Formats: sequence, structure tokens, C-alpha cells
Amino acid sequence: MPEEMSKLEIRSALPKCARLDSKPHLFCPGCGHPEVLKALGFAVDELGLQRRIAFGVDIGCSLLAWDFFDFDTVETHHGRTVPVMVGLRLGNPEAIAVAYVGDGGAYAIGAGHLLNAAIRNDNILTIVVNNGLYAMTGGQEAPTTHPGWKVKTAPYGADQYYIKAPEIIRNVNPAAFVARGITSRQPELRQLMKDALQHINGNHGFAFLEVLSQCPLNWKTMDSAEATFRVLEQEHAKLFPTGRF
Ligand SMILES: Cc1ncc(C[n+]2csc(CCOP(=O)(O)OP(=O)(O)O)c2C)c(N)n1
Ligand code: SF4
Repeated sequence: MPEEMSKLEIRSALPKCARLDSKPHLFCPGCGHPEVLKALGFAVDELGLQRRIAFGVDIGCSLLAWDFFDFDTVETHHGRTVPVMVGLRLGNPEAIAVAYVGDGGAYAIGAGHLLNAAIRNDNILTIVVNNGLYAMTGGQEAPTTHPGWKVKTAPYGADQYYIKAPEIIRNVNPAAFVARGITSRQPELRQLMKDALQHINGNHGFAFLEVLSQCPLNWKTMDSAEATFRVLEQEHAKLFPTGRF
């Protein structure tokens, strides 16, 4: 966030539930995580849910969200945020439990947890930030890495298989809220956040929102916002269609 921005300007650009004393945030410039968090925060503001949110962040760049909001927040082991939030919600049925996880954590180590929470129809919202790789550890191949993408652990190009998680969750739980949004379409993303929160607030069970998000550092597009958004809109959104499932 530019140094010359006044506190008032920063405040008005952020959801009310966001903390001011933790800004500028810790993500890289141009990262998609803060855009996902802002969409969540504005949805929480609109629904008046701030004091009921229990926010769980995974290891990975998602953990940099630990002080983004003025929420009760817990940080857990890589891929374990979903079961931790399931347990927390069972212990406190008033809580609006939100798990905030990267695609590596959710779809590799945490895949079994995610799938079983969906099958049990646990009343939590899981938000998965899909940037197509393991970002915090330097850009290794994730279950979402595009076939042929040259990443740190696949220097000759990632293999042909990858996961489409919302499509799988739709299959195992026809009653769940399931959608995929993208950081570059904020009004749509904010609406998806609101609908997902309403779903768990109404005790309708599992809500799952994957968000396509940019990682300019590991996509090696740090010097060009245009290149970042080309990858996001023309490659990422092509492989992973957005919408409600
Ligand atoms: C059990 C465990 N395994 C591995 C790690 C190392 N680790 C930390 S962050 C990370 C990658 C996270 O990637 P992702 O979940 O996609 O989130 P991102 O950083 O892309 O937001 C890994 C493998 C860990 N901390 N704990
Ligand atoms: S490494 Fe990527 S995902 Fe992590 S903060 Fe930087 S830009 Fe964001």
C-alpha cells in the first residue's frame, strides 16, 4: 500500500472488519490473496457477522492473513485447517467457521479432510486460494499446476493431471454450496462470498469457494501487471471455469 496514503484513505479502501494496525499487509505487491480477503471482509461487513467469525488459516501464504482481520483467528498445520474448523464449529454452534487454505494445503496434504468434510456436510465455509502452485515455499508443483507449466519441481513442465475440486465436491455433496470465483471480478466474488456465508449462517451445511488468484512472484510476472492478468484470465480461468456448480 503506497506510503503516502492517509489512514483515512486506507480505512475507506478496506472492509470495516479489517485491522488497520496490521496494514500494509504482508503479501507481495500485486498478490491475489488480499483481493480474496477484501471480498470476504466486505461480505462479512454486509452481513454483520464479524463478531461470530472463527477464522482458520493454513500454512502457506494464507497464513499471512492471520492478522488481516479483527476476527478470532487460529493458524494450523499445513492442510489441517478444515478439520480444525469442523471441530471448532462442533464445539461452538454459534460460530461462523471459515477455513482459509491454499490449493497445495487443501488438495494435497489436506485432500482427505476436505473431501470428508464435504461428504459429512459439515457446516463450515472453506475458501481455497488457487494460484496453481505452492507459493510460500518457492513455486513447487501443486495438484492445480497446469500441464506443461515449468515450475521448480517440474523444470521440463508439469504433467497432464490436475484437480478440479469444486467439480468433485459437487459430486460428493449435491446439497453443498459450491462455486469458483476469481480475484479480477470483484463484484462477482463478493456476491459468492456473501452467498457462501449465508449458506452456513442458515445451517445448510458445507460451503466451498475456490478462488483463482495471482501469484506474481512465482508466476515470474512481478514486473508486469498486464502479464499477471493475462495468465490469470487467459490461462488460469480457461483451465478452471468460474461459476456456481
Ligand atoms: C505438514 C507440512 N508439510 C509441508 C510444509 C511446508 N510448506 C509450508 S507452506 C507450503 C506450501 C503452501 O502452498 P499452498 O497451500 O498452495 O499455499 P500458497 O502458499 O500457494 O498460498 C508447504 C509445502 C509444512 N509447513 N507443513
Ligand atoms: S509468494 Fe505469491 S501467493 Fe505468496 S504473497 Fe507472494 S505473490 Fe502472494
